[in-house]
Amino acid sequence: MPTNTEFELYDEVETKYPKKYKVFLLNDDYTSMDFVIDILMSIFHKSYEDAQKIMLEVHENDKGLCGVYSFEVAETKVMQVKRKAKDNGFPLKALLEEEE
Ligand code: TYC
Repeated sequence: MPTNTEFELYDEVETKYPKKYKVFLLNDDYTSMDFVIDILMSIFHKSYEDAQKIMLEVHENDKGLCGVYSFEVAETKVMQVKRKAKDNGFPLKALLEEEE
């Protein structure tokens, strides 16, 4: 029969939280503000008001958080941004970071 300390150890080992990933948009001088708002609404499902706020945050501070997702979803969002930006001739970039 395990002691209490052993139970506590088992709990620590077995409780695994899936990692989450933050997706950011990066600023540049060429992508239009309207296009960034469109990206935020279509790919990140933001309202027009939230999209406008995030776009301005990126424009002013060079980087802005668009959402937090599982790795697969985050990676897909980054790829969708890259594809849509390329198709429209904009250099817009997105990146993901593991959440601490
Ligand atoms: N800086 C761009 C401009 O002045 C707008 C912009 C905002 C570009 C956010 C990229 O992720 C971005 N047209």
